[in-house]
Amino acid sequence: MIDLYSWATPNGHKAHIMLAETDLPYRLHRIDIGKGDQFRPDFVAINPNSKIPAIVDQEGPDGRPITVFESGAILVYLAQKSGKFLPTAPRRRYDVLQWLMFQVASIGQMYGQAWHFRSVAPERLTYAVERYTNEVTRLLRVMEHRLTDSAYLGDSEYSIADIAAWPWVKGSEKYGQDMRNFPQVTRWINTIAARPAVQRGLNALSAAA
Ligand SMILES: N[C@@H](CCC(=O)N[C@@H](CS)C(=O)NCC(=O)O)C(=O)O
Repeated sequence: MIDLYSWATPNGHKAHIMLAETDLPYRLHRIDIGKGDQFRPDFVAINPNSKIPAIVDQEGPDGRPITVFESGAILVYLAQKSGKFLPTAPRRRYDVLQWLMFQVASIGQMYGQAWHFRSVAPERLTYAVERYTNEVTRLLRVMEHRLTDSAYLGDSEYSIADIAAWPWVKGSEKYGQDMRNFPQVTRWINTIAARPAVQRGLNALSAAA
């Protein structure tokens, strides 16, 4: 059994969607980051960085409990455990892993900062708003180019690279983007949204209420 510690945010949805897609049995523990649950000592013992998502798999690879934090590491762990969404052929595997790292290192950071400076910052800092909004536009151009040649981001088939990127990219309008400029990204967003497990994953926290 896997214990998932999470909340309804793009990073949390990566884990919800992966667990829905793989049908691995899990228990959901709410970490309300608005109320500061991420700083509770019992959660910090699981993720010293105080961020969701995190998992504890009671049956780790050696049969003993294992803790994994960082959404990218969680996706790789669950892919290996389930044998799904991470190809074993080396060339395809590294394609998926590089696009997974592109999400974790670039999409998460730039979308996160764009959201902060557009919607949360107590004063409007034009330089910061423009910098991060322009970075999101640049990343969408990179994805548009990739998705012109490939059905999915990491591989010709759906993979953990898509599961990582989709929860952020699906809401790009909220980050000041005109999606008419990105028809391939829009095609990809809609294809993934149509997967029943993706919708189950998005609703995981409300369904567990
Ligand atoms: N690099 C981390 C980022 C996780 C992250 O930023 N989680 C946010 C929610 S989307 C969080 O827990 N924020 C709480 C806080 O910053 O106090 C990952 O990919 O797992």
